[in-house]
Amino acid sequence: MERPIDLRSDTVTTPTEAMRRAMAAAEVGDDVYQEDPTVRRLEAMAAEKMGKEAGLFVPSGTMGNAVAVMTHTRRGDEVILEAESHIYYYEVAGIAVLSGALPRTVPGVRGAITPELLESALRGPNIHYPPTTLLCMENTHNRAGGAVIPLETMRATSDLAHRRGLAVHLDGARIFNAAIALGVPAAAIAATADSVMFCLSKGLGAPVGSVLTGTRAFIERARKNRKMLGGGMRQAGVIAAAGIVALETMVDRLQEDHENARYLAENLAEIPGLVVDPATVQTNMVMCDVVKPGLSAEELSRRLRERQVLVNANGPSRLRFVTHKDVSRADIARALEIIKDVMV
Ligand code: TLP
Repeated sequence: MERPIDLRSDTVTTPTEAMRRAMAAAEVGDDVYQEDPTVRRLEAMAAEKMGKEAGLFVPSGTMGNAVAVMTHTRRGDEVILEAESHIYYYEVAGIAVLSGALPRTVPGVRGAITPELLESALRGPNIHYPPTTLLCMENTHNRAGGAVIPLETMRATSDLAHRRGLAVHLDGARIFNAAIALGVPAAAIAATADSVMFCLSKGLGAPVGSVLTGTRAFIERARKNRKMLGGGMRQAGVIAAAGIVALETMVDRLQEDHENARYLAENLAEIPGLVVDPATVQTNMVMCDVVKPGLSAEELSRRLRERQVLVNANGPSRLRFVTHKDVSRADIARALEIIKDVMV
């Protein structure tokens, strides 16, 4: 049977040979005692790339965000987030359950909370209101189709948040995609936030893991919260080793995923019954609306799966395609032929 062309997410990427070799050879220790040299190396590397003092290796992006919100807030605090942000939309209400925080959502402009939008959400002190202590940003923005938040917007919004006494956390799951699209170092984006979480296990191809970065004092408190959530890992150097290879070898090639996404978008736009605006494709995601009468995104996804093309529905009539290192330009060309065929 033919290998499926998996465009569901960049989370499906498999480790490279170099990662597997590094994992096999990794020097390890008990990381709860902070004695795993490979984890420590990864955390230092990650902190350095984000321009932060310290890093904390976590098993997933979800845990990294949960630990960050928990560390920045107290129970009953209000957190401002974009209405379709991953933390609000896809993290199983962890913000409410684990941090006891009140999420206040702001519909953004292609994923961005502008200073004007933040201003209108900030309520000021009043006996009836909860303390608002945290703003969360997301770059690239997943549900906005891998949209890149402009650096100027991030700076202006973050400055306003700081002036009003809020801390700023960045869900930078795909911060390197954003950095490449903006043509700036990831640290320039990270500089707009007090803490930044980024993922090793998406476009960078590592099998497991994310890193939360911030000041030394913040990371010390975050380490305790990670332990509380059960994220204190032992000989985690075995997986951290793949993360180091990911940071060393897999960042620059993300450009290729962006080019493939653009190629996919331009060609999907030519298929009757599908609507795509290639101009909105900035990184490795393509949002595609299914406008053929009687055909839902779910049903199209099912038909494509029968033909070995895997793609997720992202709404009743919307499909999300994600490009990554395990789909080549030739795979995408083949997927396009199959999609054309299925749409007839
Ligand atoms: N996103 C996944 C799904 O959860 C939707 C995907 O396929 O895109 N922040 C952002 C912006 C993310 O896109 C994701 C994963 C996470 C956090 C969570 O990371 P993990 O999956 O490692 O918990």
